[in-house]
Amino acid sequence: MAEKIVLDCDPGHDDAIALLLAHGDPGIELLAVTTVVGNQTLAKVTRNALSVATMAGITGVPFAAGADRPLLREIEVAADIHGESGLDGPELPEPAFGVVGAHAVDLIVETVLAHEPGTVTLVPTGGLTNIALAARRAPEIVERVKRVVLMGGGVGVGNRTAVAEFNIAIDPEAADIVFSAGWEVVMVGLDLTHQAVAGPEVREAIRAVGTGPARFVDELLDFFAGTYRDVQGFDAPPVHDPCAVAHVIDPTVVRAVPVPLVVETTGRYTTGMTVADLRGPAPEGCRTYAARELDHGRFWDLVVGALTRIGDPTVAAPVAAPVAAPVVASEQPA
Ligand code: PIR
Ligand code: CA
Repeated sequence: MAEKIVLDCDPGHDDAIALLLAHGDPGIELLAVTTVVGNQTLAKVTRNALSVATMAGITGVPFAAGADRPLLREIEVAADIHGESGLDGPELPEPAFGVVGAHAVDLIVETVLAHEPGTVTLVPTGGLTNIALAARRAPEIVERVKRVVLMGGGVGVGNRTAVAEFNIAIDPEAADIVFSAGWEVVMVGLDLTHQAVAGPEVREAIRAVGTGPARFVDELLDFFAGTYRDVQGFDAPPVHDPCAVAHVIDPTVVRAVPVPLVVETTGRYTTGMTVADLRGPAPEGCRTYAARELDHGRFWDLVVGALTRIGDPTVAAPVAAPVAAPVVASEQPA
């Protein structure tokens, strides 16, 4: 049985690849896609999500836009890594459809409540603002969700600061709510995703698929490799977000262990850090997990397999009258 997921994302080069993996892998049933401010403004990441979906022929899945700012803090985007559009590099097709009318938080809640308890997994790959708001708006979803498998945080490694990862650092209060809510949380953090590098053989395997979506991913990785080289000094880019989807598909590809985890919100040097208690075995009933080990070969086989299955979809022409509203209500000042 395919795992039912809601993907909450901020595309974002690696978010786009996570979306393609979720769409193309038979182990996933994609119920909804929601967007949140993060790598770029809400308006930009929402347009990017719709554009990627159009390019890949993802139809029949509702898309909704969510929070346009963190709970308490100012907006911080990652233009240095993802560019001004949030998805610089490939040419982005005009979206063929729009978002549904509902707010992302409502779509998340409705989707969880519309399915049997314990069957829907939330997969956040951006800041945790929407997920925290959903847990506050409808606390009954906390017991009902199967688990939350998120890309964010890390054990002993940061990228926004020495110890804080971007998705946690941009909204640490939201992350605190999500990590402490009581549902099962699997943290797929930087110590895991830094193993998911797209080196020359991976790039070649993706190019060999030979389809439009595979070329699109190749162009995404060209840009991402460039900024990761210039800004972070990486030889090849780590492709974070699909690792969370891969854990849902096959937990032996992205292996996690139970570890008590909390989020620092008031540190002098450590705000946004995910604090892992590695002393001894996790206590009985521990509901937080950290992903530690990646099977690199089988991970990229999943991505290449998904692209192969997606093939060359007939790309829909943009609909004349948007189904619902235009992409997003307003652009936020950065
Ligand atoms: C990646 C991201 C943000 C900043 C940098 N430097 C690199 C985005 C990715 O989309 C991923 O979800 C997460 N945030 C990794 O920190
Ligand atoms: Ca992301």
